[in-house]
Amino acid sequence: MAISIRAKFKCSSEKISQVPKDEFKDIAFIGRSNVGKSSLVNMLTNNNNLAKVSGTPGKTKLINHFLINDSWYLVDLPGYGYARVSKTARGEFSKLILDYVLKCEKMHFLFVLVDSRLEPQKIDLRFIELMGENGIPFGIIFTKADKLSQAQRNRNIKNYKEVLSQQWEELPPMFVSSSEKGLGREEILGFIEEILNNN
Ligand SMILES: Nc1nc2c(ncn2[C@@H]2O[C@H](COP(=O)(O)OP(=O)(O)OP(=O)(O)O)[C@@H](O)[C@H]2O)c(=O)[nH]1
Ligand SMILES: [Mg+2]
Repeated sequence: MAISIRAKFKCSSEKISQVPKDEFKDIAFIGRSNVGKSSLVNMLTNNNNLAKVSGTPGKTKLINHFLINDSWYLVDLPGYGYARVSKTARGEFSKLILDYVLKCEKMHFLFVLVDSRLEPQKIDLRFIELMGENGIPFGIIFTKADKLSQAQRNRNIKNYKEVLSQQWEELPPMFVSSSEKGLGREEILGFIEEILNNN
């Protein structure tokens, strides 16, 4: 049965001082520009008009909070890896993204989205490494699964696990999604419910 969700747009923030100051926890979505973050937010909430989606990378520029069931926030973040995004001395991740994922106390769990069609990308591996080093709780979602066969998908995920295993003893939770087909919705929402209930 489909998990029901009530979602409403709360606010867009251009710096972390503007994020909501209530007690609700944030579950956030990050990844390279165009990987499908906003599409996934819409798929999870069954509302294709909630977050703005575009074929052109760099669509989402602010931190967008959507209040779910009056009890937690689903957060759509700007992507990284897109040339026109302003950069910090640290390199490829914008100050807005780093401030939010590393410093914002509301941020409770982060899903890092990676394109299921691609070999592990350096920038994603660097981002994942940064999360690990800073003790940020995160999981990985392999997106756009409808664009490849199940066999190819499984091969790519196995390869991803092998690459991560070279660096990490323990692998993060992993999910597969297709926003086109609604794949992964129950698993991801079920997992979110668990982490919200457990801590
Ligand atoms: N086939 C397919 N296309 C997808 C899927 N998810 C996203 N897309 C397409 O990928 C493109 C980018 O999607 P967005 O959701 O805007 O990506 P984003 O990660 O939010 O991008 P930025 O906001 O620019 O960082 C759009 O053309 C979507 O229609 C999917 O699961 N399957
Ligand atoms: Mg977006």
